[in-house]
Amino acid sequence: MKIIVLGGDGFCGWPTALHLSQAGHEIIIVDNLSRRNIDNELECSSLTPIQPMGTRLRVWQEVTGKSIRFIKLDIAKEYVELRDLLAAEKPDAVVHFAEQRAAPYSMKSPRHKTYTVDNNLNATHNLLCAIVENDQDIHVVHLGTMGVYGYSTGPKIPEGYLQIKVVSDGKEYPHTILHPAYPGSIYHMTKTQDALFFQFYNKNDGVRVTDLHQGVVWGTNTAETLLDERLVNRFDYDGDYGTVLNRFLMQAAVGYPLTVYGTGGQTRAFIHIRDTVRCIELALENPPAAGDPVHIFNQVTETHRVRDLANLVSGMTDVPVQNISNPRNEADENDLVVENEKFLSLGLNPTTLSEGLMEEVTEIAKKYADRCDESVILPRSMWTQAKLSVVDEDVSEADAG
Ligand code: NAD
Ligand code: USQ
Repeated sequence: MKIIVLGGDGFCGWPTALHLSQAGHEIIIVDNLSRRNIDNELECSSLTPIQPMGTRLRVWQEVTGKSIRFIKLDIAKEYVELRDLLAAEKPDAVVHFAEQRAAPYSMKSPRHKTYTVDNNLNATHNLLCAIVENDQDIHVVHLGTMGVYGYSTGPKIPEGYLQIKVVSDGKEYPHTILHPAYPGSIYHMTKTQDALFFQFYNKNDGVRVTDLHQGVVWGTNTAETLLDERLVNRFDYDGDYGTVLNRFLMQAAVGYPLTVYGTGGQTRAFIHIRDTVRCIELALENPPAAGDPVHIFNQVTETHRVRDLANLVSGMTDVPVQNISNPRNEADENDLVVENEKFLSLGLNPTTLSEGLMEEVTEIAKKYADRCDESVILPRSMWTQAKLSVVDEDVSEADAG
């Protein structure tokens, strides 16, 4: 297939582009490098020394003989260029990673909220609108999030759709609806809006879409990024972009007490980056047929409670756990049971936590521990103004300690 990877310079996009290229697909990466600019804004950088795109692609060609093209484009702002690119290249599929993906960053200030909404909604809408304007049949594979469902303790979360019965005037009406949206941040809210764009363009124009509701991704490298150190993947660890398990692994590697927010009773869904790239390949190989509704998969392999992860990492490394006031508005405790039969039935063989964990701790976090700036570890974005003062106190206590 010819596949355009939107957001192919990012944490999930880069290893996916390499994996698909290695599998023999023709790959074009489109990215506006906004994530690298956000690192400049936040005055932090990936724990791993990621190379500029030109170096990345040159090394990939040297190591594998395969070439990947790169086009710098802001898909949220440059509609005409995106439309013309799709018309000229005629891809079979587009994998869409190109959104602002950090919940804390999206809650930082009014500017960050409006940026996240503008960027994410326009990115997704421009893609769909351009496919329809060009009258093309392109399979869109989008990275959504488990956060669209919320994380309430309740029935098992289905893969996208809910079978319901509405009782009206004594009669029962069966319906299949998108699972009700219950986002917990502005970022997560943009993903719930994406789902409506997909539903509309699928119903109105027959656009074929697979929406992958992914859990928290952990790990860093894949078989392809390990081929040369200059292909290394990004490893975010700061309070805005670092995700929980990778943060705990990095914190343990540098001896920084593990930052559990609140009680740590939050249960979340997880997936290793190696399974992310495999899931996307499986989604591309199994596209919706013409006329199918949007395919929705839960892209998760396991669920864990935050404090259990912290205790696991602490037990392995003797680095203590610190409970700090939660900067977010979220339930202190929740259970989470998620259906993930679709990927398992397509042949996904999940990487479990215990298998991959040691490798990540030892090979990545410790190797690059000297690049860690401890001043960016504590959370710097609060969900409400009221939280700001409480967390400020914790931060000064932690700094003093
Ligand atoms: P990332 O920030 O590392 O990568 C996103 C990439 O998209 C960046 O390279 C950025 O420069 C690019 N981009 C953003 N806006 C763009 C625009 N307007 N035009 C062109 N390029 C643009 O994020 P990631 O962790 O790789 O996540 C990729 C996708 O997967 C996101 O949509 C995210 O919501 C989803 N996801 C990520 C995780 C996770 O744990 N990382 C979990 C679930 C879902
Ligand atoms: N948490 C801590 N300590 C930390 C960091 C986080 O206790 O140092 C807690 C948070 O409060 C939250 C949980 O860990 O309860 C997960 O936080 P996270 O930052 O790892 O993940 P989240 O903000 O949900 O976002 C990440 C990605 C996002 C993706 C989402 C999938 O950044 O792009 O959509 O995971 S999911 O969580 O399943 O919705």
